[in-house]
Amino acid sequence: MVTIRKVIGLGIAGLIVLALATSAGWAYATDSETSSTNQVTAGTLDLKTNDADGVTQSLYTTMMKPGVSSGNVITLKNAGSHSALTLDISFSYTESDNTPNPGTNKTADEVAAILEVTTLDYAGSSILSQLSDVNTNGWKDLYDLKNDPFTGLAGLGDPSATKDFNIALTMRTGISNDFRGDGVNITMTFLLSQ
Ligand SMILES: [Ca+2]
Ligand SMILES: [Ca+2]
Ligand SMILES: [Ca+2]
Repeated sequence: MVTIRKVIGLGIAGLIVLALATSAGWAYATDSETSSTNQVTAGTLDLKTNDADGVTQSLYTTMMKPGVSSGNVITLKNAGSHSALTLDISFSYTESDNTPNPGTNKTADEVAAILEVTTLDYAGSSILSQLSDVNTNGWKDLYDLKNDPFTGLAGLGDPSATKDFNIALTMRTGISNDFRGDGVNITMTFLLSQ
């Protein structure tokens, strides 16, 4: 049996996470004892019927360092004319390094694995427990998000309905100096279906 789903909305949110600038050292980075969150910019993604090309929105650009979080709240809006029953959320990333890039050039997968997912809320509830530790490193990270996408979440209901998606990534502490200058450009894709 083949199940055919009608895609009624597609939204793409991009964010850039860069590793520590090359001019600063880990000593500076690890001086802060408590994690702080970088700038948070709220955005609304309008997911429209038959918007095959998707809606693209850049959320924020931030410099990461060990122990520091970057968070963002994305408001998902059903801007179409149909109710949307399910929502799929998937992640991808590409390498996006600083120049110069000291030490070893870490791959995008290696960088993704040190970006721990510390907050993952949808419609007011955490969905972090639904994410598998795909690379079995002991924590939930961006690599896991890419390889274990969310499917079939409760959709947005009636047109004009909104729900918030809240994500925070925290760079792991105790990582190699080789990660300086390495980064990734992350794309989040939101797919509404009936
Ligand atoms: Ca790299
Ligand atoms: Ca993991
Ligand atoms: Ca490096």
